[in-house]
Amino acid sequence: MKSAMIFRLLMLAGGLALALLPSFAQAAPPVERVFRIEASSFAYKPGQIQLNLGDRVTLELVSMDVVHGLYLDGYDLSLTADPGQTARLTFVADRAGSFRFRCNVTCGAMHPFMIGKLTVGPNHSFTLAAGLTISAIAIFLLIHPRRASQ
Ligand SMILES: [Cu+2]
Repeated sequence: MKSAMIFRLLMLAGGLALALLPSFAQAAPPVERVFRIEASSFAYKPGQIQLNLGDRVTLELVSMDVVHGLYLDGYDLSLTADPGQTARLTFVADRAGSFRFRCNVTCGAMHPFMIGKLTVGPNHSFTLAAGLTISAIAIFLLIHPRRASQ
């Protein structure tokens, strides 16, 4: 009985630590980053970009075939690359979250599906969710010790 109680308390502490740890972790210092994105009908390569808040980012859009564009939601930035050319844009990632970027030049049949994703800031949502779930289970077991031990 006593060891079961200790186990539950440990589970609660562990769950809370997991949930709260990322917010105490030091954020990565801002850096200068260059991303080369190859645009071809009808996809971006890479289709996902991950960066940290405060990073100074240069996007290089390279068109591999026809004219392609890139419009970044949330930041309201756009680029257009002519065939075989590279278009550049530099900005500071001062807004955290996930933002879609999409082609804003009608380039063919599948043009509306030419979409990528830019994520700003480290993703802590998974550890937060896992930690809170473990904590919730531990709290439930602490409140209802009899039901749990039957
Ligand atoms: Cu397009």
